[in-house]
Amino acid sequence: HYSYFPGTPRWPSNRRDLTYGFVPENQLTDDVKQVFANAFGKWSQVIPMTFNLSDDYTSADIKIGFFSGDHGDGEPFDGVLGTLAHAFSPPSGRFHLDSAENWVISSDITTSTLSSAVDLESVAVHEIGHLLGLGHSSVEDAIMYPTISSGTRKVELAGDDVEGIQALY
Ligand code: TQI
Ligand code: ZN
Ligand code: ZN
Repeated sequence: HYSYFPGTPRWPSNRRDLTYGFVPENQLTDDVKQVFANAFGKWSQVIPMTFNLSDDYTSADIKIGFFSGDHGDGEPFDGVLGTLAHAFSPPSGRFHLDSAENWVISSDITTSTLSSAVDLESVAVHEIGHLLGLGHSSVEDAIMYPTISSGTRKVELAGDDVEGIQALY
């Protein structure tokens, strides 16, 4: 079953059209940006919210960046595997990914020979759930389940994820 953060934080009802931006220093390629667009799309399909890319990082509601080690928020990244990414509860909008991971995009994960390969879209869909206010789920098929087997791609919302987010928005 789905869960929420303590106090059930959520984006306010007058904030249904959110923007997201990427840390300019990361200089992400279009295919990486597309992974995030796809991940936001999974959630916007089931709730009355939209997520649009802003080219102004400082004013974006959701700020996405890749960082390594200590990056100033008291939650340092730890190198390959371990913590992959973290996102803060609403209305923070901070979404950080560990640049030390062997991130893999699209369907490459199933052909990757790296045992440490991590599917970017799977992690992005999960972290956006946190950004929107979902905690972890006890349902193994759910995007918000707290673990994922290595070499796995899981990008489709389960019924449990949909119920949880629709009850929030
Ligand atoms: N990052 C953890 C996560 O996002 C951070 C975390 C731990 C957390 N406990 C929390 C966040 C409680 C909110 C509430 O869950 S992670 C997965 C999964 C991680 C793990 O790097 O361990 C995914 C990030 F589910 F695959 F294990 C994304 Cl998809
Ligand atoms: Zn961080
Ligand atoms: Zn999580």
